[in-house]
Amino acid sequence: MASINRAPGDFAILGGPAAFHSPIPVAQLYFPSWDRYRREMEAIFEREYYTNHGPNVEALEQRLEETLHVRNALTVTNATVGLYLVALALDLRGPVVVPAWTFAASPQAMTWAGLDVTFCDVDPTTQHISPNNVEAALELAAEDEQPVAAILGVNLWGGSCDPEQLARWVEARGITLFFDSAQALGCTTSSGPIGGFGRAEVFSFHATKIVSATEGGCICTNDDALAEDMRNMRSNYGIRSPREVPLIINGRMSEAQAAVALLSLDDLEESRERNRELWAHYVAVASDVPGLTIRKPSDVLTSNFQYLVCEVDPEFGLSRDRLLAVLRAEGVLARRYFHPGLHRVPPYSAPPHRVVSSLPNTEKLASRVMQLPIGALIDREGIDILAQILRDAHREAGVLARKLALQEDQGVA
Ligand code: T4K
Repeated sequence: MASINRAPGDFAILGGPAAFHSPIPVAQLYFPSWDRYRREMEAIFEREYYTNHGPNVEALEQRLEETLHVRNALTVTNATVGLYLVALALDLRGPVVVPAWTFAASPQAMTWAGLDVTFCDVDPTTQHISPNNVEAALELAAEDEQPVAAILGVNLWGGSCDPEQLARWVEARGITLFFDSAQALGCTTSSGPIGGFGRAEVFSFHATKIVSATEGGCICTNDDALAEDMRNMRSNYGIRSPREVPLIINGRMSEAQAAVALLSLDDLEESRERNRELWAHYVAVASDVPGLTIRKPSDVLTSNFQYLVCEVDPEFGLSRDRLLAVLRAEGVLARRYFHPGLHRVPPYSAPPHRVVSSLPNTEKLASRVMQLPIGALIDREGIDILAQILRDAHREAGVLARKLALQEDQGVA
């Protein structure tokens, strides 16, 4: 249990008892009731059909098309494979501009598709790209005489880029636009649900996401010909009309994955509402902690609130990384997505990948942003305890910083 107004020695990192006995991760971790789960697995068992575009996968694709108002939804093994398939099917010739502020899978999928990546910065407040950020990458490509082929917009934290503004901007320049919307299922912008923008959008159904297939993902597109190419590339199963494609991979989703995703979709509204309430509770009890800013999902009318994103600035008194260590010792498995910026990580820190001259916003975000638990494994009471830890850590920041520096010098922390 939390002690009120901890003294420095009460913090778990300095020898006190942990506030949470079971560590709380940053993840949605959707688990349907055992009865519902068992019924779905029994049905698969009785059908004796595990994979290769079975009835669950068919039903899931149809549900996604209806829910997201998109002509084609193609389920895939995971979002990384989905992004790879889109990049290959678009037949791009030239570098792809990717924000450096994203999960490693975004550029990795481009690399698997044989494409060079040029990293650009993001807006410091929304944490998303805008034409301003992309412009610098285009100038760099012009210097190299290698025109940019595409822009991969990344929608983070249950928020979004402005997809229509980007679409207008790329149209005038003959550049392809597609989206990594791995974190954006169930979000809506003023122009409609995320899923139908650009040439294609890719969602993740990883266990940490609001709609979970345990592992999984889906590609959405309103371009029927592109969809058919990708169905052919995904596998020999689930093809509607055979086509000649550059390469085939096993990117299928299994029946068990689709069964969990269907249950998770049934509960999407409830999960979203729970996240929204938890998010509002964080704002109510923690937004007055000096030096800690809780970020709202940007540019969406409806968010899935699947991440609780905050920034720790110098006023807090402890660096973000020391605060993370304090929290982890208390059993709060807070994360620092994304650290460091991808432009600093091999193979992206060297040619042929390029980086616009400087990425000040990505650098700043990479040193300040922290995710706190939200989703099935935390409740309001847990958030109250966590807010108290944050308040105590801020109050005792001077002493904590000195003691942690000592531990770091001794190689303990
Ligand atoms: N693009 C973007 C913008 C993305 O954010 C992602 C994935 C992708 C593309 C690629 O999507 P996929 O190919 O994965 O479909 C996690 C997720 O694995 C990853 O899906 C997600 N983004 C990324 C932001 O976070 P990790 O390696 O940091 O998560 P992991 O597995 O350590 O889990 C987080 C916490 O949850 C840990 O404390 C452990 C806990 N956990 C996790 C799982 C899976 C559990 O307690 N139980 C579990 O079953 O990447």
